[in-house]
Amino acid sequence: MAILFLCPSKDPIPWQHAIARYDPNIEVRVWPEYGDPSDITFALLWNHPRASIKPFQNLMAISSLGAGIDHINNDPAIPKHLPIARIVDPGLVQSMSEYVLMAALQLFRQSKGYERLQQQTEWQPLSPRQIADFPVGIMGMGQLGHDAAKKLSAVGFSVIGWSQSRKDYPALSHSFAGEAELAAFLAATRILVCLLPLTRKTRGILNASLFDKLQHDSYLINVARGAHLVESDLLGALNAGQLKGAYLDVFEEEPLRSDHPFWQHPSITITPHIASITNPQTAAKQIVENYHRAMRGESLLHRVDLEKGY
Ligand code: NDP
Ligand code: OXD
Repeated sequence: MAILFLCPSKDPIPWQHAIARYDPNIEVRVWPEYGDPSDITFALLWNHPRASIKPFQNLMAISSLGAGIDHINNDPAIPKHLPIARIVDPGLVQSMSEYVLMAALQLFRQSKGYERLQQQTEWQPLSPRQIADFPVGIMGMGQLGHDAAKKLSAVGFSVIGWSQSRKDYPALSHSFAGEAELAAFLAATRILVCLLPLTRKTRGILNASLFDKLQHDSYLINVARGAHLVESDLLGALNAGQLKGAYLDVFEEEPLRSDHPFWQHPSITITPHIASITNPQTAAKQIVENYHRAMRGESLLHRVDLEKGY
């Protein structure tokens, strides 16, 4: 019995050390040097090559190495009967909230405008703004969205949320639920944060028709998945002045091509999918726990519903 580390873009060594700290008897094999595939009973996946899971016939469970599972759900070779878990970790939550707070404050306080003025050595105050005029709307009120709402409201933003089911969270001034309430949510939003999982229903949701429903001079922060956004529609909305700026951590194609128009756009800030990176030190404990649960045939922590897609 062994765990397969099938995460080509990640360094396996910190994961091997962190897993050994919780259980030194677990063997972790790193794809593609996995030896006899029949030894593999549990797999850790992150942006794995499609169908690379096929040789492992004795798998009893799979865990994503992150919060999202779209890379697993989008691979038809993943056996449908296997339980799939994801990472739910206070470190991941904290790091995402830091990012969302940073982006919302930078957009609201016009940091791009002041960077430009500094480059031109110009001492030129821009019109001051009131935080009350910048309500933040968060799409996705899950582990990450809820904590971001708490931290944004603690610094003075008015925060509203949109999710499948209505929430009763003190950090929200209003909770919107379902497609029927999306337009009302957007009409009350000036800084839109996407923290949705990527599913059949949410792919391409950040599009021209959605941008049209936002308040004028709104901003977008996309920290969920690149495929939530129709990239050409964002450029259209920015160039038409409907949107004032965007802060993007995720892209349809990663790494972002060097000739992609987002790089040079004066109203777009780009980071290379670093909003919140799973930390082996904090996340390994639940992986070890899930490995043992799977081997005993017990239900997994943070199991996802593949039909729902999250
Ligand atoms: P959760 O599963 O905890 O929360 C998902 C939320 O989205 C829930 O509130 C759910 O509603 C809502 N939702 C799902 N589908 C819909 C829909 N069709 N309409 C309205 N609301 C919907 O996820 P997390 O908060 O843990 O993570 C969210 C995403 O963030 C991940 O899937 C991942 O893609 C991304 N991420 C990005 C990172 C980065 O570094 N850029 C790092 C980590 C995660 P309900 O509560 O009613 O079920
Ligand atoms: C995640 C991510 O889903 O890092 O955890 O994107």
